[in-house]
Amino acid sequence: MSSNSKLPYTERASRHPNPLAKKLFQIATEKKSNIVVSADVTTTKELVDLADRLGPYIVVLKTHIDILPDFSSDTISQLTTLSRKHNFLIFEDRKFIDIGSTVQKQYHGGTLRISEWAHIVNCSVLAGPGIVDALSQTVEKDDFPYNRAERGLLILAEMTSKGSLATGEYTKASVEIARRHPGFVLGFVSTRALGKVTTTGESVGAEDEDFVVFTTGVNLSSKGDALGQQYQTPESAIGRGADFIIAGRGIYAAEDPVEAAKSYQEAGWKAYLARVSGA
Ligand code: 5BU
Repeated sequence: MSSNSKLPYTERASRHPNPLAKKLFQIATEKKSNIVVSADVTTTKELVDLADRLGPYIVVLKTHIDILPDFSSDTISQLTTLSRKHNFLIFEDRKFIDIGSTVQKQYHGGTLRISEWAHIVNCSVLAGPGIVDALSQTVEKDDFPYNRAERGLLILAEMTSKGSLATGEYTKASVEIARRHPGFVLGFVSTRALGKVTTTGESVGAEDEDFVVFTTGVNLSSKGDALGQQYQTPESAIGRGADFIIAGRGIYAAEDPVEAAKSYQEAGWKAYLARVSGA
């Protein structure tokens, strides 16, 4: 686990150099939540309804906007309004993975207009460091029309699916590339803390390095699905260094998604408190 994992979110918020990471930790503290809901429903109405009902309990709403056949400007405006109403950030799990020039067009403009409404996006570094340069340059351009302090990137350093090839040298390279972009890269989607001093012995980063870790594949009642997904509990994910835990079907497919969100919130917060108290 990284040495930062033991620090309370308030402390990480106050010393973090990245404004969006600061905001994440502030929202988490205010709401006593480290929950990200993966809202993988397939109509705008269901997505908006879920965002409104679960908004009070979550820090981030994670979307796969390209699974909505009825996506339109209305989807964007309703999500943006709810993000302000309930104080959560929006993470589009787009997993950019192409040459820099292409991802710039996929991120900024295009059909989905991701840079307009997604505070957080993610990418794989399979194609090398240029993808991160490309996305960060888009945001840093003088004519970028949105608030660049509210735009950030997570590098997909590991995946939860069975047989994932995002391991070893790939994961190490993810950490090295992240270090080159402290203003834009928030951290990782990974199954454990990465960077600084870790139990797996990656190189030691700068003194103030504090990558934020998002962990997917969290479920309180299932071990996996028939298509290779592998689950762990909130307690286990947070014990391995997750700062924010991402749950999809465990919440939105539950009989009562609001009650489920509250259970995940409680379990996630309890595990976080145990971690920072050293228990
Ligand atoms: P689930 O219903 O909790 O299994 O949904 C998991 C979500 O997280 C889903 O949107 C996936 O696309 C996403 N995901 C994942 O499951 N595993 C990964 O390694 C990454 C993303 Br990266």
